Amino acid sequence: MAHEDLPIPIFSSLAPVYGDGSSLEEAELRIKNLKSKFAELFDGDQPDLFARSPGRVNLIGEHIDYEGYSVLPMAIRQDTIVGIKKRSDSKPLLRIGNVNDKYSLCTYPADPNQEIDLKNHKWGHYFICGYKGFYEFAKAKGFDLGAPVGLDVVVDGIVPTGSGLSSSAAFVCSATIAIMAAFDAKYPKKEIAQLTCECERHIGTQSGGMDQAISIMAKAGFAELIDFNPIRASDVKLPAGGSFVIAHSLAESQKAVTAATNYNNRVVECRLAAIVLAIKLGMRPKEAVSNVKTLSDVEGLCVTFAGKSGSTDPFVAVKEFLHEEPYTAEDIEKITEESLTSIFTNSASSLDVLRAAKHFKLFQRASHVYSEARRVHDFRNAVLSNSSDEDILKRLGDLMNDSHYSCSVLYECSCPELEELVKVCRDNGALGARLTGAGWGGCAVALVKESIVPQFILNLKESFYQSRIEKGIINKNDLGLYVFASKPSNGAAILKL
Ligand code: NG1
Repeated sequence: MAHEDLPIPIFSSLAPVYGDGSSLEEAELRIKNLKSKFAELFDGDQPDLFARSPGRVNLIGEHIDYEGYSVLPMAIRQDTIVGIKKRSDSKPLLRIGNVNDKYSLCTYPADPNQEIDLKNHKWGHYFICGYKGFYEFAKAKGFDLGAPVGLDVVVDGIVPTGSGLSSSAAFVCSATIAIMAAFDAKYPKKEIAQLTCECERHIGTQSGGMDQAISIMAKAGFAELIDFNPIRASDVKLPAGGSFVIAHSLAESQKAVTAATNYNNRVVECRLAAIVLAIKLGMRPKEAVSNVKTLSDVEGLCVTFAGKSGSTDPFVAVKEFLHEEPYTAEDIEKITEESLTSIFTNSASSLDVLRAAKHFKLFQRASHVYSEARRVHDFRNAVLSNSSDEDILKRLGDLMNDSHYSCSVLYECSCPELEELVKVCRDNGALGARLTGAGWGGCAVALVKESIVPQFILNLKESFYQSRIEKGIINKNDLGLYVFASKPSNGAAILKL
């Protein structure tokens, strides 16, 4: 059976997930702490079960998952663990605690139809994403959950937040899986990957499915090429001799809070670019507005156009039909023959984008998406090629550098701290370095020859972090949390310990 058709594995010990070294010791300690926090918050009770789901680092393919294009991430060791217990009260509540006292207990009614208060962001909202999403999924499947029951939950997350390593997806996925396991609902991983992606949209970001897909479907030792519609994961064995180092820029990326000007803005710009391209390439405006959702929807038309000049590159159409000058709403409305607010009338978060936007950079966004989609395949093909490991690593590094340039200049999702960090990585011998995840802060990932990793990390500490330690931005003893080498790790699991 294909990997994605299997259910989430259930283990009765920690070793199959965490191995037998220091990671196992750390996991044992975390479970112990989680249990004692559970008892402290919930009258001495213990969780019925645990679910864990990892964060990820995206190696290449940034901001293209929501456009329907394949991406190439790997799961990291850092994960979120959720301990859960069903209750049987007359007035059921969802009580969500955290081992970290920074996150105070959140209490919600056990009502799957409740609205999430997006204007008042609370950490517990991510659990409610999973809760709402699971009830919607169960309803669609005809799975009878009976009357809502109370749930007591304690969360322990060690994926750094706001870092582009998808702490949010690790939380949403572990929460959803814990709830499903509490109700004994077993479904194939590919369905859970799709479900958890839809869950996370309840937080107000129009996310693609990359983070949830890799968190659910990852395998130790492999990066994965993730395809969408339908979701599929293909193993990618990275060449020997290279290592990925993840380094935090120390600028926090607050994706949910800045959605209207950053993340969702780009989703809206891509949709507008796709609609304009479709119309310029001969589709009737009405048809384009109702049928074209993403740039991958119009790729075929663009490629046909490019074919006239002997090319297969959709960028040929972008160059011909979109201009570099930013578009105003009026410029676009002349082409669509419909107001932008009416095009996005069913999406409150897109209307927020329209309210906040001064103009729309359609040329730049489409150029990034089509070129980044191609780089993902070039990366995969390089890995599969017969070249020497050394040549492959060099090619992968070049592709990562090109990806960063595109993210920074065309997609404008970098920030000064990330620019500095990426430069420091390259100056210290990285074969390639780029921002990873949504950007606007968070982490960079650098491909480094395995033999120089310890020295590389030392150099980064010296050239990037030392001045920040002196300014008191971070504590010297926490450096290991901000810069580390990472190996492709395991995906989600249920733990019945
Ligand atoms: P981060 O912010 O790194 O979790 C986000 C999206 C991804 C993808 C990347 C950009 C969520 C949960 N994740 O990742 O789907 O679009 O940005 O490539 O919103």
